[in-house]
Amino acid sequence: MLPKANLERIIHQLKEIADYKGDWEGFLPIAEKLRGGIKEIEERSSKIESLLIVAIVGGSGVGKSTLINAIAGDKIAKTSEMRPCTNRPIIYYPPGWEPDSEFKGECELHARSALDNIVLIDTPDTDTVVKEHRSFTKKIVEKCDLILLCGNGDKYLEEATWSIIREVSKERGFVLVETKITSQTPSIMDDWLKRLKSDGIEPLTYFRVNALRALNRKLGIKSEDTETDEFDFPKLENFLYQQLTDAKIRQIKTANVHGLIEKMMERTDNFLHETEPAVNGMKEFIDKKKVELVAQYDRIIRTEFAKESGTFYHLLKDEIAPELHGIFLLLAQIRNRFAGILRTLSKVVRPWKIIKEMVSSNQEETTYFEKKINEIVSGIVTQISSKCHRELENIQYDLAFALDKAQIRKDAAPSISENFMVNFFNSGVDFLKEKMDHYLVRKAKCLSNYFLVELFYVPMYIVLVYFFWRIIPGYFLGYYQGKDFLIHSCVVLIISVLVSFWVYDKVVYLSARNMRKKLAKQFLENLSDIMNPFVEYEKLINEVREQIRKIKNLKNDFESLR
Ligand SMILES: Nc1nc2c(ncn2[C@@H]2O[C@H](COP(=O)(O)OP(=O)(O)OP(=O)(O)O)[C@@H](O)[C@H]2O)c(=O)[nH]1
Ligand SMILES: [Mg+2]
Repeated sequence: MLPKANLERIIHQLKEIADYKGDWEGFLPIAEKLRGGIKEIEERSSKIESLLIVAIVGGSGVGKSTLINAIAGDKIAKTSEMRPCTNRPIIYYPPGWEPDSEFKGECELHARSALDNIVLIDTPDTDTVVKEHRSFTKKIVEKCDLILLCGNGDKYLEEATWSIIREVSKERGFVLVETKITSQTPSIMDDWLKRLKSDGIEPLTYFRVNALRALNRKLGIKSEDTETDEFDFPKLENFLYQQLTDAKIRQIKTANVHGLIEKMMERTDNFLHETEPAVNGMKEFIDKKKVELVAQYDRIIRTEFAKESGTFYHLLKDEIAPELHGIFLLLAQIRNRFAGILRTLSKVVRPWKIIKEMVSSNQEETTYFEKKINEIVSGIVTQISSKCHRELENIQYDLAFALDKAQIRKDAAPSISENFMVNFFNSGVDFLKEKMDHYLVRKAKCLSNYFLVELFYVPMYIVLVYFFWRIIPGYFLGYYQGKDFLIHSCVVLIISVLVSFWVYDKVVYLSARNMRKKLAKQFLENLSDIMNPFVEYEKLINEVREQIRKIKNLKNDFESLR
């Protein structure tokens, strides 16, 4: 049995599952049923300590009213040979118990002090054509905790009764009462038990009784019946009056609550059985298509990146320039100025360039860096989307089927080809921007490192050392180097600096090339996420899988806590 705290935990988990209002269309009616079930669980849990409500249920004429009369020792319910007889529930209850307002309006009430722990209800039949009788009985069956199911050789397997009790098979206690027993009556009990068992009902106990004889005995009525044996009737009375102790009642009610939870979980389980393979299949399909889609575009991406080899060099150079020191900084600045002058000159020679630039700068404030990224990505996007357009349409068709099978709302995910280009472009730009920014800063920091630059200054230092080594001793010894020596030394110094700068520049160039290749590789590796046309579908699947996870967790918890 679940202790109270665990039961509360299970109810909390159930509520979370039942609160689902997402796009898993097929689950919504189940969630609604769960909400109804939770309400009932809470209601029943709050009444664990109150009286046990026992309903006497069975087909017309099996002797239900005779049985309640026999137990009460009074004719509180009308009995007759005419079928059907009882037309509304008759409630036999201990004084002090307050019947629900529903009971008050629709039922006949008899307060007797003979009962202590239980409320006994005689119900109308379940199997005549009078619809009202059936619905009265259904209502009582919904309310009660224990069912005294009555039957005899003439009537015990009828579908009319069965269809009512099958609904509550897990969440009510059952006691079988075989009625109208005489010494000649062959027992139906074995067959009855077998039948109940096949429907998942394990009765608490069973009795074979002759209630009419018991009633006649209690009322002192002499009948024509020569036999007096009431069979198990005294045992049945003992069960109702003695064995249904407070603890036993609590046990029956708790078992009912468990049964209710079990039934709710069975319902969700069946639904999972139906839909989970479809949800998983959809996920596998999307994963497979993602891989297939990106497998063919390796060449396009490498070419688009290769086209921009100069761009990466430029960007890296611009990033490094302000970080440099000494003569390299001066040279880099001169080169920048020179490039600036060249650009201005080219605009003067070709004035339409100025207009074009003005137009484009009016349209959008983009840096050179952003402009280049946009160019690379848009080149890739246009080529790839023109190639995969048809394939996306076919995939869309398959996905519509998959949604249907998984019972997910069809219009929950948009068309995969609709915003494909825009999404692809945006995520491509975001990816490249972030990566490039990161690489540029890192490479620039590394290449402008003080000691590395100093290393490139070594030839210049050698020339300088040689220069002073020749000049200084001469100065002290009284011989001076000629003008030629000074000129040659300066020329060699300038050449050594220029060559060092050129070599350094080559290193920068190679680093930029390396960076470009790395970026192209990473772009390719992440292409399935960047160009992912299934984002919305993946969100949907995750949402559904989260719900499946909650349901499975609950099942495991419930099983482990019991
Ligand atoms: N011989 C005999 N007759 C019985 C016994 N129990 C009930 N009867 C008779 O069977 C008939 C039907 O009994 P009821 O108690 O009215 O049956 P019921 O199940 O309440 O029928 P509905 O109210 O129509 O659902 C009556 O005439 C009873 O006298 C019994 O143990 N032995
Ligand atoms: Mg009756």
